[in-house]
Amino acid sequence: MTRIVALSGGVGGAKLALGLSRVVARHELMVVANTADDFEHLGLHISPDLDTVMYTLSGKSNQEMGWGREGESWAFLESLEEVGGETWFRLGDRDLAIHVERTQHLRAGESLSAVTRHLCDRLGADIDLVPMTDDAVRTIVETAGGDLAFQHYFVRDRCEPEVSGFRFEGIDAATASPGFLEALASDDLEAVVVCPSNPFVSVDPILALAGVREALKQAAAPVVAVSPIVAGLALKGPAAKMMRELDIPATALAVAGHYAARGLVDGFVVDETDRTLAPEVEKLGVQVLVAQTVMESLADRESLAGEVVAFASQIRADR
Ligand code: FO1
Repeated sequence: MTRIVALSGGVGGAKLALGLSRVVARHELMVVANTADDFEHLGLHISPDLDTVMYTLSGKSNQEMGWGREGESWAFLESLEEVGGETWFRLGDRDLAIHVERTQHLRAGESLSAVTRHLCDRLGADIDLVPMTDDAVRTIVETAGGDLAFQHYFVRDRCEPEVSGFRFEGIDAATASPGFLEALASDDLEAVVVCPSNPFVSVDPILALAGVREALKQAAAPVVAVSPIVAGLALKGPAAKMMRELDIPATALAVAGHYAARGLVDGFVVDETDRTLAPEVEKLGVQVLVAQTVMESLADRESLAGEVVAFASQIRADR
């Protein structure tokens, strides 16, 4: 019985997902990860956000880098460099094994959902982690210099090109993965948590899938989003830079507006340093929780998760 559905991108989302996994029981949490960052590289299917959540929840993540595995070695990449291969996307030896295994299973006809379950089981990520879809959806970043595939923009070009928009190739033909829409429609659902992930390239692809917006609006449970912008800065990644380039103020208020304009959120969590924005967010018709959203320690992750769940239950009680 799923009580909480969390929508997540990579690093920030994985941190809150870990916190949530520690405040609710195993079978009560479903984490739905963005797969529009996925790509084919060196003949392998790479799913960065699924892997970041999976490594984080299995205690195997590289906390310094935010992506990849702890205790990583780089023999494969060094050898690839030696022979002049493509090394801009850094695949560590341990991480590489996961991409090889995933790709093998996909080529044998298994769905990404099934392979993700298999990998989580084997790695000890005790979590109901599902890709947003089993179909191919790919983020294209529109820039002054032309369109870029997401990982080319993000990793190869270090988020340097100025963005003018995004589109999600394949989104019209994609179906939400099994269980996702059913979980949103369940009477047992108590909260949908939009993790502090990039609204444009991590959360929007999930929201753009057929049926998801309608399911969120109809869900009995409140939708609560946590701001990925704190004091005008993104804690990780290019969200604030993207907002400036899109002529959107890089503030938690603008993120709230981004979700509220489409009637998608009932509650919004801002960091303590942004407490003065709370009245403005409330004017959007959204309830506000002020909390410490910067998650440095495990205790921070648990504490924010607990506060978010309590906030959702208070919104439910007020209805
Ligand atoms: N991010 C980087 O900034 N540089 C990399 O070389 C890199 C390699 C990489 C390999 C596997 C993987 O699962 C993720 C990886 N990431 C890397 C992160 C990835 O680009 C994510 O899409 C972003 O962190 C956005 O969520």
